[in-house]
Amino acid sequence: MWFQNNKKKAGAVLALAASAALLLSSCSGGDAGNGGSEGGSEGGGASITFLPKNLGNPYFDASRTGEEAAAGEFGGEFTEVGPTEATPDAQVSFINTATQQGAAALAVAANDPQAICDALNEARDNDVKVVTFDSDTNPECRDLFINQADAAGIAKAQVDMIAEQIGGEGQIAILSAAANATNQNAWIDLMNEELEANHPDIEVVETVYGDDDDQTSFDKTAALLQTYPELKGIVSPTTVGIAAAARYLSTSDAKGEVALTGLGTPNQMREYVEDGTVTEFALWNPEELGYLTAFAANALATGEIAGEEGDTFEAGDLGEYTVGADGEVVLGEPTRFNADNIDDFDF
Ligand code: RAM
Repeated sequence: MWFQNNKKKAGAVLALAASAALLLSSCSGGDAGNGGSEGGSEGGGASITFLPKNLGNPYFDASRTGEEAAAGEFGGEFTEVGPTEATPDAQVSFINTATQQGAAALAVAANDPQAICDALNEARDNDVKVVTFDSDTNPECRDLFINQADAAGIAKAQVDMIAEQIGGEGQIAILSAAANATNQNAWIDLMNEELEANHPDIEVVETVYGDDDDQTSFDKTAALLQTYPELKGIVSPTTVGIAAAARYLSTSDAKGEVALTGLGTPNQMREYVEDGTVTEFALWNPEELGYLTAFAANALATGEIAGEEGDTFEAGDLGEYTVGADGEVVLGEPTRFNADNIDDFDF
C-alpha cells in the first residue's frame, strides 16, 4: 500500500517567501501544458492545481504528500499554490491565476463558503473543474466536495472525548480556526447541538478564533485560561489550534487540570500525549484526503465522471468511491489517538 510505504515521508520543506505566496510544482507526467477540460499533461492525467487554506500548516503538508503521490500514479501534473494567511481574500488571486493558466482542475480548501464563489464560478466558466476538499464552499460553486468524514461523526467524537475527559460537567471553551471556515463552523454547530441534547451539565463559555495561526491560537489559549478560572476543558477542532493550545498548557499550571481535545495530527501532538498534557484527540488521515482529492479531480477533468450522484471512480490504493448527494465524496471515519496507539501513526 502506498500509505504504508510513505509513513516516514515528510512533506516538502517550505521556505516561505516574504511575498506570502509560494508555488510548488512537480511534473510527474510531462510538461504543464494547457489542460482545459480535455485533460492536461503528457502522462495522460490532468493538470491539477491545489489551493489549501494556508501554506505552512502541517495538515496541508500531509495532504500534499498524498496529492503528489496520486498525480504520480495517474500521470498528472501537480501544482500547489496558496497564501500564508487562512483568509478567503488571499485565496481569490490564486484561483484567478489558475484559471488564466488553464489548469484542468482546481482543488481548494475554502476559507469561506461564499467569498471565493465568484472566482470559482469564473474558473468553471473557463472549463476548469472545481473540487473542494477539507472545507467546502456552497455546493453551487464547485463540482465535487471531498469530505474527510461525516460532519456529525466528527462533532460527536469531539464531544464524547471532552465529556469523558472532564467527567461530564463543567465549563468548556472552543478554540477554532478562522471565523468563516466552513468545516469548523459546521462541526461547532453540530457539537453545540450534541452538547445541548446529551450533556446538559457542560457549558460552552466562549468560542474563540485562532485563525489557523500558531501564535494567535497560543495567545487565545492564554486568554481563555485567564478569563475563565473555572474552565475544565478546551476543544480545538483545528490541528493548528490544538497543537498551539497543547504547547501553552504543557508549561502552565493548567497542565493536567484543564483537559484539551479536538482534531490534531499525531506527529504534532505526540509529545503532549507523552508528557500528560493531552489524553486523547482525533483526526482522519490527511495524506489519504489529498490522495482521494487528486483522483477525484482527475476523474472529473478527464471526463471519466461528470460528478453526478452515483458516479463511481477508482482512487488508486484507496479503491472505488461513489459520488453521494450534493456532489459529496466521503473519505471515511475519524480515528481517535491516545497513548496506546499514537506511535502507530506518522503524519
Ligand atoms: C486545520 C485546518 C483544516 C482542518 C484541520 C482539522 O489544519 O483548519 O481545515 O480540517 O485543522
